Amino acid sequence: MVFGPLQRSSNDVSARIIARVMSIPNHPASFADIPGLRARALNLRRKMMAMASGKGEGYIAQGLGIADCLAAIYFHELRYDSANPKWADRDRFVLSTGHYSIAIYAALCEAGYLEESELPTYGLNGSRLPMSTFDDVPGIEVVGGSLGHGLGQSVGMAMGLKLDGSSARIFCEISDGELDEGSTWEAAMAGATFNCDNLVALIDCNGIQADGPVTVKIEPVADKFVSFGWTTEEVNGNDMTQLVDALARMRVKDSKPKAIVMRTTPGFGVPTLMKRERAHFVRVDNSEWAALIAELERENG
Ligand SMILES: Cc1ncc(C[n+]2csc(CCOP(=O)(O)OP(=O)(O)O)c2C)c(N)n1
Ligand SMILES: [Mg+2]
Repeated sequence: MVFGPLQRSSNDVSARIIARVMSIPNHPASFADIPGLRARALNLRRKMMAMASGKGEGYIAQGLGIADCLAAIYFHELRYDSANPKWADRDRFVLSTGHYSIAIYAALCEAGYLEESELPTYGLNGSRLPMSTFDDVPGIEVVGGSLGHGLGQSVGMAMGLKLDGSSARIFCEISDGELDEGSTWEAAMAGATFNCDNLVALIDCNGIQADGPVTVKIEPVADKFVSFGWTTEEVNGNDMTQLVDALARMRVKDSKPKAIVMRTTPGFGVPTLMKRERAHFVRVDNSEWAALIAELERENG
């Protein structure tokens, strides 16, 4: 980070304190830099394509689908300090859907938690960055491979932070597949019972569940959360303005937990991947990657 004139007096304690404060993103932001956030989302997609490239198959489509949400969260809404991942007053981003890991690794790298040089190890034996999240990576709050636990964990964190008198908030991503889990609805009831207005669920309704459409009748998702006592909005999860506007309305303290139902498109940003069937664990020949990366740049660059 560049601190300009402050750097000249690096031994000066007050300068160092100011520099430290400056390294903490001033979130939630009051001004929405939509073009800047879209550029962040493109960077996340670039990083994900680079991570998945040459691996034959992987969870790339979900990552591309949720990139706009993660850009809005990490570069507009979330309060954190990447130099101090365990900062007690940080907002928590909980990625419940562990196989979306490619997306959070990209975001953590863009936010300064991870070095770019580590990203190519994604999914390789012995890597710190497996295809489903472990919590030994700085910035990852929970282990996410077993689906359906993130919302309950987030309710617990939200209650704990309230008891501690902290103003920190929890943002919990869950998938539409996780709406099939009874534990998710137990958490929804608990969150409302315990007035967790410091919790925002980000529900990624990408329409797929493994290699087919969502099978159990989960709609209408937004109405269900409303009936469970949550302040709820539904947005196009690939529309930055809609995401940022909804997040702004979720800052209200009204004793109710919050939910944003995001309709996303798997593979968003790369038309060939958006059209591909069986998008859950997408098969991509090694010979295809260069063309797909070129497509991402052509469509968004
Ligand atoms: C508790 C649990 N049950 C089953 C699985 C196996 N599983 C892995 S991914 C997946 C699909 C879940 O759908 P969704 O989370 O919407 O994922 P998407 O297909 O959109 O990536 C399932 C059932 C699991 N990881 N955890
Ligand atoms: Mg899904």
